[in-house]
Amino acid sequence: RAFEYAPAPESRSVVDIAPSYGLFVDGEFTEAADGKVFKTISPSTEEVLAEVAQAGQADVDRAVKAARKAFPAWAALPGAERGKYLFRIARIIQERSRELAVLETLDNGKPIRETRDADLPLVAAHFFYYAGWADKLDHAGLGPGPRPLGVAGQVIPWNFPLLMLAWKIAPALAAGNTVVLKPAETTPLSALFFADICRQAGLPRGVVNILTGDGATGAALVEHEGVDKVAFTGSTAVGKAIVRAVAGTDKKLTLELGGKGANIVFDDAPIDQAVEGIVNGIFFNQGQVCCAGSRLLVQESIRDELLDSLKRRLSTLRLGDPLDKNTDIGAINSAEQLARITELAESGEAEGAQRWTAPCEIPQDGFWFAPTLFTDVTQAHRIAREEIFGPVLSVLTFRTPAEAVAKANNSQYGLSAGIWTEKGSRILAVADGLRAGVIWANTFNKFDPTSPFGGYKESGFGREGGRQGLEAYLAPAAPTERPAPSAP
Ligand code: TXE
Repeated sequence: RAFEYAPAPESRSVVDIAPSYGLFVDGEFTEAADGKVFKTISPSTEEVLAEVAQAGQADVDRAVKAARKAFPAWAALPGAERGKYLFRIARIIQERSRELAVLETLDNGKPIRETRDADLPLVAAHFFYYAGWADKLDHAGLGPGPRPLGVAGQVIPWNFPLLMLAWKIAPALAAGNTVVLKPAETTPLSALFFADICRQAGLPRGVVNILTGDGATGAALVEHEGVDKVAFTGSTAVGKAIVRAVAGTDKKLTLELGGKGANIVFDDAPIDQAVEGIVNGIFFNQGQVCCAGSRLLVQESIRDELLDSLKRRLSTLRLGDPLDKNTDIGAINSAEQLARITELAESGEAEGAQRWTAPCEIPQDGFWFAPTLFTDVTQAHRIAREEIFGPVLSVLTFRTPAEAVAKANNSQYGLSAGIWTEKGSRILAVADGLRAGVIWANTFNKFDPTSPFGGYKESGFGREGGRQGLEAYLAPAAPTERPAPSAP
């Protein structure tokens, strides 16, 4: 490039990270009952950011008890009052968004451009959106409305730590539930800062409780008999374990699991626009996105032209310091995730696909994976079937719309898909044939709190976002007592 422009990285000093953090239970930060802690590191440098309490069974008991105690008063508040708290939380998130964006980038490794321009605005938008629903649930004089479920036990992953928290906590609170949430073990910090925001907003004690910990903490929360509703986002394997764990109880359950999204590009698509959409589809957040467009299905006649453009574009992506505002590709969230991506990419080569890697320098410390393309991929290859959850795109081709639909649907997953074509009628016809919960046309990875999000098949069930996302935290109105008809 002719001009190298190196802007100052976003300053770490906008966020004050304490050396250690406790659990947030009943409105207070406390140590774990057994005093256990774990460390959270920055995946781009491997430096320790803080030590965090590791919640055990006794802490889960305490948090669920606090949420149960807070539930009746919270549920009995007029919706407009609950809405006021949520509006206040949304505004504080906006005011503190720079601090939260830098924190999230440090703990997760994703570029500041994404936390600043995507994660944080969407987090605030979800709280504003569900704040607006809270009073719509009340009706004056028309008998009882829908009822909250009780205590929600929520377990979230590390790829969008604060956004997944917002997807779960905002609708739960708007509907009148109280919450115990467990963030992922590699990204606990933004949830703890959110706990501080709850205090700042004056939220009544016990309405939101945050338990940091690992899979055992998550399992204890999900299995707790004081939990009425379980909401989980994470791997399909753990999702299946949770289904088994709640079987035989009357807990309500929503699961948002993995994906293997197909991004389908027809020969009449505007190539430049499609290339941007493909890049955004698989390299946003280093591909660690459940709805990533990880399979590119390109119409055979434009394959070579599209791949040439795509490789040129990928060669311009900047990988490096996530706090640098010009960085496109940040760090992979953990050594474990990097190992999973590496293993799957190696399987691609071993099974005969052609590997192409974007030219970029990999920093010495931290966890990194260069943008990678695989061509000559068949549907039988593991890289065409398994979720890689990394910056790796598998390219397949098709000839007819019917073949595109068949290949897109040839997956255990059914979360997302994209369609690129100038023809509106083709968009409708192809979308109709796709078994995917979210379908984008001539765009990708566009999120909005008003739209329900969720999958089919092994991508899970239930929807988050929109009215459906609120209904997942509500039971129908109690049947009104009618006097028995008197005998004639
Ligand atoms: O997921 P886990 P991991 C996929 C992605 C990734 C793979 C593994 O393919 O490579 O899963 O990631 C908690 N009961 N996705 O290991 O283990 C855990 O502490 C209750 C897709 O990180 O599912 C964390 O908070 N909870 C996905 C959360 O579950 C349990 C996002 C997710 O961790 C538990 C993340 C248990 N038995 C990974 N075991 C998406 N849908 O976006 C673990 N946890």
